[in-house]
Amino acid sequence: MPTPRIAAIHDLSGFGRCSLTIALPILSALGAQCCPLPTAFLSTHTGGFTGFTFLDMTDEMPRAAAHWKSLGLDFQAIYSGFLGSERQIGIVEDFIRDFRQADTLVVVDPVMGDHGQVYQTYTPAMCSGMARLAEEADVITPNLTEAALLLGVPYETLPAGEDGCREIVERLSLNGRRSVALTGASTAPELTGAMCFDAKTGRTEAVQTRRVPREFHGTGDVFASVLTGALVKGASLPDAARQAVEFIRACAERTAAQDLPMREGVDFEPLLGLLTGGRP
Ligand code: PXL
Repeated sequence: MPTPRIAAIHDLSGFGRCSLTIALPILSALGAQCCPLPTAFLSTHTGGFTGFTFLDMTDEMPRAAAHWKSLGLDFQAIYSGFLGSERQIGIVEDFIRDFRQADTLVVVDPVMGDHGQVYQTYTPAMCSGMARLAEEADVITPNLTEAALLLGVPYETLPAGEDGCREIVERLSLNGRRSVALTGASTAPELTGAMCFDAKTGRTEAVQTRRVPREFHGTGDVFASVLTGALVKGASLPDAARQAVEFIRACAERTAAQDLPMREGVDFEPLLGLLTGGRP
C-alpha cells in the first residue's frame, strides 16, 4: 500500500500536547504522511493555562490550500479539529470540496468543549458552523459535550447510560449516512471508551477498556488521530476505535504512574511503538 497522505487541519500548540503535536507523531507512527494545515499557533492549549498567545492563521490557510492544489496533491484523508475563527469553517468546507475524491475519508473532530463547557476561544457562531461542517464528514468523533452542541440540546439533558449513548450516536448519524465515534462513553463505571455507529454496516457497538481513574488533557485528540490513521490504513470503524481506546489506556496508565499535571496531556511519546505494528 502506498503511504496514505492526510491533510490535518488543527492548531499548533507549542506546549501541552494536543492537536498537531499529537496528530503528527501518531499518524507518522501509524504509517501515514501527515500534512499539517495549521489553524492557529498558540504558545499552549487553552485548557488549564492562562496568558497563552494566539496567532490566527485564517488568512494563510486558503493560500496554502491553493498552493497544494497547484501542485496537484491529493489526500486519502482530510482530518480537521480545533479551529481558530468562524471564517475557518467556510475555509475547511472549501478545502473538502476542492480535495475530496470518491475514496477520500473525511474525519471531522468537532472540537468545541469538554465537561459541559465550551472552550474559551469558541463563539456560538463557531459552534453552529462546526455542526454545519460536520455534515460533510464521513466520520465524526465528538465527546459528550460536543454531542450536545451538535444536537442543539443542553448537556444536562443528554440521555444517560448505554442506551442513552446508543441513542446519541444514532441521532448524530444523520439517518445512518455518517459514522460516529462518541468518546468518553461508558456502559459501566469501571469501563470507558467510545460508542460507535458504523455507517458502513449500520451497527452500533461499545468499544471499551478498563478506566484509568484520572482525567488527562488531549485524549480526544489522541483518539481521533489513532482512529483516522487506522481507518486510512483500512481498519473497520470498531477495529480503529479499539486501537485508539487501547492506546489511550496505555498512555493514561503511564501518565498516571508519573502523576504528571493534567494540563500536560498524556505521556504518549515513549509508547508510539505500540502503533508502528512492527514495521522496520
Ligand atoms: O484538545 C482540544 C484542544 C485543541 N486545541 C486547543 C485547545 C484544545 C482544548 O482545550 O485548547 C488549542
